[in-house]
Amino acid sequence: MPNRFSRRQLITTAGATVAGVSGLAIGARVASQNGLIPPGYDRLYGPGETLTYASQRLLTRHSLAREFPRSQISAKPFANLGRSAGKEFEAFQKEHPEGFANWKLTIDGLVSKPGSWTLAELMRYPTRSQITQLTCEEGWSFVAEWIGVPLAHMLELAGIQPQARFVAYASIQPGWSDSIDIADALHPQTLVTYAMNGGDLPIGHGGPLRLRVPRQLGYKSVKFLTRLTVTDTLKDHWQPGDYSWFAGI
Ligand SMILES: Nc1nc2c(c(=O)[nH]1)N[C@H]1C(S)=C(S)[C@@H](COP(=O)(O)O)O[C@H]1N2
Ligand SMILES: [Mo]
Repeated sequence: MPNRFSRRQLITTAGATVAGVSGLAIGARVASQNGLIPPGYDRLYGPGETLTYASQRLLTRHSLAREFPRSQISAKPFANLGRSAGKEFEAFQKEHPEGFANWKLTIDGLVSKPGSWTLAELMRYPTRSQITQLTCEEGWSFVAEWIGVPLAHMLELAGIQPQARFVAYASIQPGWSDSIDIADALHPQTLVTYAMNGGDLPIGHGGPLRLRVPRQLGYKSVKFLTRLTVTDTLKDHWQPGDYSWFAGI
């Protein structure tokens, strides 16, 4: 027998595949009616990704990323500097010989009080510290204590408007911008961090300022943060690349 599958088995398999696909399509419709569609669904996502996003959102809307005891903090956290900020930092240093004193975080978009905050100003707000794991999509991870102001606090201060659906964020590195939905933006563990393991946030780990999104993979925790833009669409803020937009863990 040349084939391992009989004709009948082939037909059954094909039928199951079709049923599976239309099941996904129905799931996507249900998700759409419940506000669980990831951005750009029509163009960028298929039913499979929509279901991943929708089921994660239903399960994790209120869940916390695991926090670890102090004894679990990694002794030698890996600073992934491979594609990091060399020339952008040199440019910043030329423009700002006085250093990070003039580093500013700008908040704009769908907010009633857009503005810019220096590091010293950010440090006066309520601080949250948490010990969580940063997991790279390449398979390595480390546990560190992250210290900063909750993103929710900054969005409140800036007067986030009710039609907000996403927060897009940018760094001094042109390729390193990203976005999260409001569920993650207002999540209590999402922090604008300026310190790590009790000291300043090292440049290798994104100092002086980094967005820490512990419920998603490491690449969503963008280093050298400069801008947050509140928006109701990602049309101008996100393009499909190597990484998927939603990276919930
Ligand atoms: N600005 C910027 N942010 C970034 C990156 C980067 O190269 N530039 N790398 C991302 C990736 S892929 C990972 S896994 C983590 C690594 O964080 P670490 O350097 O603190 O280990 O940062 C993320 N944020
Ligand atoms: Mo990564």
